[in-house]
Amino acid sequence: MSPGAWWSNAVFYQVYPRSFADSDGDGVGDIDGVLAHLDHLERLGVDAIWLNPVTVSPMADHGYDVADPRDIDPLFGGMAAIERLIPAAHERGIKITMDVVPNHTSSAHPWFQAALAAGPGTEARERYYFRDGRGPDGELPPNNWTSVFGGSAWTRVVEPDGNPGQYYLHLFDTEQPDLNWEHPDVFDDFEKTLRFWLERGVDGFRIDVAHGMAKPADLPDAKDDVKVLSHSDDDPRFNHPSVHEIHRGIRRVVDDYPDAVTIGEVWVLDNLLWAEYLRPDELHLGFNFRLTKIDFDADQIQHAIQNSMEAIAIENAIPTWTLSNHDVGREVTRYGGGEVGLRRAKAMAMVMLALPGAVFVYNGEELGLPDVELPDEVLQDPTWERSGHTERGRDKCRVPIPWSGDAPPFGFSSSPETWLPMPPEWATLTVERQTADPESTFSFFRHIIKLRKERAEFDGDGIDWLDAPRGALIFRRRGGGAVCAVNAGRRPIPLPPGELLVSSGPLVDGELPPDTAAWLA
Ligand code: TEU
Repeated sequence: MSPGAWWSNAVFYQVYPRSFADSDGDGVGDIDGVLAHLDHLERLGVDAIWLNPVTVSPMADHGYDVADPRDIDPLFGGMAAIERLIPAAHERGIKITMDVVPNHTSSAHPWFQAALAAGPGTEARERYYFRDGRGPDGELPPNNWTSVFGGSAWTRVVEPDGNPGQYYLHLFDTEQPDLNWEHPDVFDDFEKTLRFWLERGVDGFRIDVAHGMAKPADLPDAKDDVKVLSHSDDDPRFNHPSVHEIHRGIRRVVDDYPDAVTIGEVWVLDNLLWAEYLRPDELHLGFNFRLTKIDFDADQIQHAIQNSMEAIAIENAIPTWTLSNHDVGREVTRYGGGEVGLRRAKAMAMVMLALPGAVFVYNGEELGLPDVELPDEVLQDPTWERSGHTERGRDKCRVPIPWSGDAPPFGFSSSPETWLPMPPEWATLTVERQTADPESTFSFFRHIIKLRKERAEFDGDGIDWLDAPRGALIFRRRGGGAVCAVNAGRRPIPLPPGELLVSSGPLVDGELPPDTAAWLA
């Protein structure tokens, strides 16, 4: 537990760089776009940015396929751009955390290219998972593992002699070969990457697939019913116990920079297994994704929160809360879309921001953006192709942010050809309009973030559940005493006693209507 650390009650804002703001008119967002809009983030009141990958990449998975982890891709503005962003953000009191991708590299990474060229049985292949195929001519992959994006997790290579040869493992896209963390170069190089960015003033890292990396030695088959974009705790592709030694190694490096934070993407459901990642010598924070998986339903919300609190208690860690990200559909749509979806999303934002711990807001959440139904021909997520067009993938929640004006591209770019098309009906949702309107979703977010930060009622690290009418939830912050009530039922409920600080929508005859939350002191 680190109650004094800056990140222990921070509001992180996730910038998906492709979609945030485009400074150079190529239709893709970039780092100078972030720089140009730091005022928006300062107004919103966030403590830190989590920047999705901006390092050198062929962009097969939009940056999660890293070809050089210690340089910035020209698409995002190169090294000079991040060297402008870091001090500018710091001047405004905003920390910068970067995404790092230790589980795999890009197939364009020099190590992988060298491995292909060197051929079977060579030292160069040891940095990845190269295996011979099964069957008489090795025409079957080494095991039945599937890629998270669909299809086999193995791709067969053409050997230097021109013949089909070994297979390599990729838990994600073909262009994302898994690294073999048993090879000492892999950790050494990762350490270099961590120090490289920490020396340049970065305040911490979001660690991609933090429960991946280690694989069981014999690579045993998985169960047959593995679904695209999800996996269970007993899936041999993830959460192998030797991953913890890797996290201890990472922590030893990061501990040389006392204010730096690590946030692991840990898709592990079992609390005991999940908590192992939060041991004092492993990660500082671990994402808990339960709130992204549930309906707007009192029992489910309470269960998700209670479960997260119990999970962090095991290692006396700090909780994290998130309603959506670049992988998971936006909550406005998940909660039913339209006005109802937005009302519920605002109510859930109040639930999340009333809780102790670190909160992650995904860019566009503060504007109440919904998912976008995109036509087939514009889809880019590898999941669409790899699933044989059965899973549309994650593009729906990655559409660029509307900044200003009345028509696409809404100030996101000077080019009308944005990398994903923007819906014309977002004219009412632009940052410009919402900043000027005290009743907007943005003004609401700004207000609740400010209250959370300024009011002593939000101090303390526990919560107590209070009696609530059916369909509603009420909890109180242990310590500060702030009370949060949320009505997920069908009828208005009386407000609990206390001074009303804010509600996510108007009260009705002094009562809290359905799909609405309130904070009381
Ligand atoms: O996601 C890892 C991951 O496991 C997810 O694909 C997850 O299974 C799914 O989204 C659940 O809905 C990370 C990144 O967040 C994602 O964007 C990358 O595509 C992936 O790693 C590969 O680097």
